[in-house]
Amino acid sequence: MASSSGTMKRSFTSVSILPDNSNQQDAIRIFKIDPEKGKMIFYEDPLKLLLKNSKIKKYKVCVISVNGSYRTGKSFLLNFFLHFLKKKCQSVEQEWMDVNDTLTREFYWRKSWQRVTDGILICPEIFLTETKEGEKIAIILMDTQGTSDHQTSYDEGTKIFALSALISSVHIYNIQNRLDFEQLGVLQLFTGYGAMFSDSEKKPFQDLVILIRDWVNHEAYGFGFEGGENLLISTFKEHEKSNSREIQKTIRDNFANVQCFLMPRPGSKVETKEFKGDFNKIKKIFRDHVKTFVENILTPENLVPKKINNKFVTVEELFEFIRGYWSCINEKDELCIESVYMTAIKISLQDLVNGKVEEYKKRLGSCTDQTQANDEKSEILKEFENEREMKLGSKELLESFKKQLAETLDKMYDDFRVLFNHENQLKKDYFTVVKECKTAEEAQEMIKTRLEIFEKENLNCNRELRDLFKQRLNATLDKMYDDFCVLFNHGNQLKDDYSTVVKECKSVEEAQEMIKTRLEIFEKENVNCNRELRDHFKQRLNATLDKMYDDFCVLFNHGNQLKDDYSTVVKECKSVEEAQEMIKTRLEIFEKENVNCNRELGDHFKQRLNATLDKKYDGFCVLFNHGNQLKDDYSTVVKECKSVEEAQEMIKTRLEIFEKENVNCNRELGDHFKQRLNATLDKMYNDFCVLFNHGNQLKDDYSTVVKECKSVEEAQEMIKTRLEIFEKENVNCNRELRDHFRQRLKETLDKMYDDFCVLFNHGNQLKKDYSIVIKECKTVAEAQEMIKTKLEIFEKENVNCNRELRDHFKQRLNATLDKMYDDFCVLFNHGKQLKDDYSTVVKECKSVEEAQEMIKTRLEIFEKENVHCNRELGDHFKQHLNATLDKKYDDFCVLFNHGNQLKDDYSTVVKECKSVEEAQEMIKTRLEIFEKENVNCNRELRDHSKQRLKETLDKMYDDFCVLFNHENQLKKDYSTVVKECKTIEEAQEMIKTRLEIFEKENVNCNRELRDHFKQRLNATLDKKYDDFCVLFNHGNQLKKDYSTVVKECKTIEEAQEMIKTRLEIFEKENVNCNMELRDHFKQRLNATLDKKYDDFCVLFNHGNQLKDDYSTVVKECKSVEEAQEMIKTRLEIFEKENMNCNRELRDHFKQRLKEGLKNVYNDFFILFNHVNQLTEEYCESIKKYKTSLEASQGVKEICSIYENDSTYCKNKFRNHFKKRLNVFLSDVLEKFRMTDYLKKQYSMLINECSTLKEADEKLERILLEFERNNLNCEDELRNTLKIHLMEECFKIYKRSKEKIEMKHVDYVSNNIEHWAGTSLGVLGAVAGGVVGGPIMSLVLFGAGKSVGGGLGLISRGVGAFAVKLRNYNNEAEEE
Ligand SMILES: Nc1nc2c(ncn2[C@@H]2O[C@H](COP(=O)(O)OP(=O)(O)OP(=O)(O)O)[C@@H](O)[C@H]2O)c(=O)[nH]1
Ligand SMILES: [Mg+2]
Repeated sequence: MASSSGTMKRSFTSVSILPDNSNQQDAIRIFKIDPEKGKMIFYEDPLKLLLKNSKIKKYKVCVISVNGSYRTGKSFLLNFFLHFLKKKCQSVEQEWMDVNDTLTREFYWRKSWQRVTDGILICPEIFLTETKEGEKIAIILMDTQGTSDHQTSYDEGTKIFALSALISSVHIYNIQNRLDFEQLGVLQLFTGYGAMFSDSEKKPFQDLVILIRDWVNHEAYGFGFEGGENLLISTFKEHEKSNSREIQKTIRDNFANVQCFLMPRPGSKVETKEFKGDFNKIKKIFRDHVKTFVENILTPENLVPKKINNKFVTVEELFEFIRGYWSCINEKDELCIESVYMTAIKISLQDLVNGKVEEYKKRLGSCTDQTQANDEKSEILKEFENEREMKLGSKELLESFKKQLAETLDKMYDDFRVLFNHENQLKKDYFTVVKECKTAEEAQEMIKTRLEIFEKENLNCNRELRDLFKQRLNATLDKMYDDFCVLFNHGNQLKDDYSTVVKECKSVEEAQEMIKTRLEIFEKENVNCNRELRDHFKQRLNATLDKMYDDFCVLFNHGNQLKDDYSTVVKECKSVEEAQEMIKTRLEIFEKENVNCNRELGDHFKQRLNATLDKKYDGFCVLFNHGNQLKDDYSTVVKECKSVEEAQEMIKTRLEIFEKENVNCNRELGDHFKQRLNATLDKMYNDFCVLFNHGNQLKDDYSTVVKECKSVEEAQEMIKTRLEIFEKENVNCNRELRDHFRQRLKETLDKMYDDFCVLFNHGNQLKKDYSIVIKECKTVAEAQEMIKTKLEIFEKENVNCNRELRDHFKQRLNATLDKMYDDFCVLFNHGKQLKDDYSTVVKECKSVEEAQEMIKTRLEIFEKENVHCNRELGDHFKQHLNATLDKKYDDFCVLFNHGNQLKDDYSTVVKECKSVEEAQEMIKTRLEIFEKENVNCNRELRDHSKQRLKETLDKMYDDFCVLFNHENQLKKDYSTVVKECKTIEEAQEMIKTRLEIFEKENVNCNRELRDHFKQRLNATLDKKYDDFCVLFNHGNQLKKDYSTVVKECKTIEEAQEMIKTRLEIFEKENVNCNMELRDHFKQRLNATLDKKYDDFCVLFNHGNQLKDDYSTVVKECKSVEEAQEMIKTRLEIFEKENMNCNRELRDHFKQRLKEGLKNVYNDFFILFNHVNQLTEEYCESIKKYKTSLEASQGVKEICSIYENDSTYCKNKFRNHFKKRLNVFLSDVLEKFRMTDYLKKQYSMLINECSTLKEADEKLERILLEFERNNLNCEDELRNTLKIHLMEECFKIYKRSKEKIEMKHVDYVSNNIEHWAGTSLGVLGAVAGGVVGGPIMSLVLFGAGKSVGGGLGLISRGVGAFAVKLRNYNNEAEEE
């Protein structure tokens, strides 16, 4: 085993079958011995769950087991291994043997003399680390049941040893103190047995570590492996002469590697029961050596992987082997070993098959056709048959594996075919579709789709093979995709290039030539691409370029045609915009008609066309603008011409200028424009002539019609009309010229219009002036004179205006003023008549609003009847009428309001009147005040109002009388009924009722007055109600107070006295309340308290009576429970009999009674228990009394104790219990005497016995007698007495025994000889049979018999000696 120093860098992890959150990681049992059948029980499920765990099952495994004698610290040691692994899982670097740690008990250990571990257990946590080769390895820890204890037979021990040695890769054989021949012999026996179940050709087991615990001889051999090794050598040497050689051979032959380790003692603290596993209580030397030991075994570099038949075993295979070993060992069936062997062969064969399948898979990856795949299959099968493993098993087994391989290969070949075909099909398919792809992404996507299809459709094929083909397919398609990308991009690039250069071609032939060049380049540069794909793309390119060439031809020709066309049509354009527009049109036509051509090319040619047409357009603009400028110039100067001839001359001059200045322009276009100018100027001249004549005619016409206009607007309008006629009739003339002549006409007409306005406005102003002054006229004559004055002013002030127009307007003014004068007369008279009428009707009005309303009506009549009169005049007269009526209305308001105020005032003061006479007097006073204070008002109106006031006050007075009387009556009534109220709410309610009656019966009275009286009534009743409340509550409070205090009264007189006190308090404290009411309530209080007092008397007396009664009866109780029960009964009686008394009082007295009874009970309890305790004490001490005399002395002592103790107890029950104690003790004493008697009886009987059996029978009889006599005796006492009796009898028995016993010594000795000889002989034979077969069995049987004979002799001697010794002892004891 390599050293552990400097290694330990590899990490550890763990896997468990327990849930993650489980703290309980106790070892799980996988085997247990069934003591009845002597077989091993296998707990298969948990082991399977653990070893078939997918996280570990494929890894190699190292199993460490500890085996050996029981109680030698095996489990204890294993927990150090576990501690190491757990710590390393946390961190590889950390020190795992830390003094502050505690040793856990996953492998349960404890200080005890009995066996602890039962069966075989493993840790449910499996640890993972890496070997030095970097391979994962699982570590399993295994604990075993100790051997050599009293419960475990040799057979069971060997089974446990064999199983653990077969399963483990490191087997620790744990022994204590020393390594001697005996222990090595046991190891040899166990090893031999275990090896029977291994079919290995070489060594059946792997590493053996003999671990010697508590090694003390360290001066000779030091601790650790080295000392162990030396000890091992010298031990074997020492026993050379004996059969040690045999032992050594067995061990060395069966274990691949044997080591020995000497371990020091852990220290005395560890060996105590108190030890809980604290590292710091373990001696350092022990800790250090455990550290060396554990690290040596668990260091990843040193880990020993489990091998069977020289082949590494995985975790899951280990499970199968364990099962195999178990069934073999259990059946002790060596044939079964075959099955373990078979398991190993099967595993090897399975590995071989798996290897071949893998190989075939690999080869299929490079197969290019089905035949090749088929050939490879045959080849593999042939190779398989030639393998070494194919010579190991039976023919059938080999055939079955061969079949399995053939089937798997066939399946794989089938899968190959499917995948191969599908691969080809998808390749072909991709090649077809990729040609049509428009982008590289599309082509890429198609690869993805095909791969997915391949995956999906071949789901049932072998996954790895499928992946291989998928990869192959992917590579092929990728290659195709690359070619596609190259061709696709080059094609696009050449297309772009052609589209650039073709634009510059000057002829269609040149464009054609360029296509040819590009196709040649494409062919040449992509010569390495897939030819078919290249041809496809070349064709595609050709087609694209041809299309571009066609477009070129179309656009080239159409452009030329449109250029020619424009030159023709531009001459006819009327404006530069039109010429411009024509360019636009042609460009649009070009655009539209060539819409199907290549857009870029189309744009290029369109631009070219645009440039050519723009050039032509510029020439047009120069000629066109000069022509226009000359036209404008003519139109300006012609306006100022004074005759038609002058206008004619000016045309000629302008044509000459045009000719001269544009001599450089395109001649055809120039001539065309000169002709156009001439025509335009001629047209302008004709217009001049027409406008000049029409203006003169319209001026004459206006001066005639303006006189008849009714407003300045109309005159203005006529100007507008004439201008419009001018405009309209000359619409065809040159616009500018026409505007000029129109302006000239407008100015002439405007002058005429101004005169019209002056006259017209002055007439209107005079009219307005007259309408103002006429309103102030006091007579109709005055109004007539004013008309004359206004006409004279008009004549004078407009002397400068057109005379004809002025006369016409004066006549019109005269007629208007006459009409206004007539209206004045009508309105003046009607106003006067309406004023008189109002004075009459206002007296009867009921409110100021009504009086006001009447004014409104009159004004409306005035308005309506004079609607035809001049509105302004009408308004003036209406206003005047309004002012007169308002004055009258004011007087009415003063009187009306004063009347109302006095009425309100009366209604206020009358409420406070104390009598009806006082109310009458107040009416008179108010009428006098009204007369006096309104002396200035219209008299007729005042008298009328006074009468109205009087009537109102009289009505109010009547209501007062009714309410006043009713109030008094209800007050009286309430005083009577309130006394009988039971609650304050009732008293309150009565107030409410009375108020409602008052309200209801006086519903017809003045509401305000009624509310007043109701309120007054309410206040009076409330006062009475308050008194009621005070008395009512005080009464209740005193009642309650009495209920509280009465409970504490000690006598009935005291309770009586308390009633008197409370009545006096009531009288004194409520002296201010209504006397009648107070007396009433006092009486009521008295009655209530008397009732309570009666209840008090009843309960008080009954309680006392029950207490006395209890004191009497309790003494006789047999138990505290009975006494307790009696309390309960009395309380129930008290409750039941006083059911009708006040509940609160009753509860109170019940509680008082309960306490009283409890006190009595406590007294009882103390003495009762004291007596009981003394009797118990006596019963206990009875055990030590030897004679009745002693027992009787005991009674006296107990009695005196009671006497002494109870002196301090001032209890009335003392004597009673003293008597009781006496009775009991006497009874016990009697029973003791009877027992004493029985003892003596036995003493006599035993003397007659000749055998021990007889002595037993006598004893039985005595005990029966005892039972019979104590039938009614209490159990405990009876048992005490019985034990006492038995002990005494036993002493007697012992004394008499020797005589009886000596007769049987011979008989017993003979029996031992026979029994021991046979048993040992059989035992020897069985052991011999197991280890060495029938001959060994016979030898051991003979040896057993002779040892048995020896034992028979020895036992005879020992028997006699034992009897002597016992007698000697008895004598010594008796002395
Ligand atoms: N003297 C001595 N006592 C030890 C040693 N190791 C452990 N012990 C003590 O021995 C007691 C028993 O230890 P276990 O581990 O339960 O012993 P075991 O061999 O598993 O016992 P079984 O399961 O009954 O076979 C423990 O309580 C420890 O206190 C040791 O090396 N020397
Ligand atoms: Mg144990």
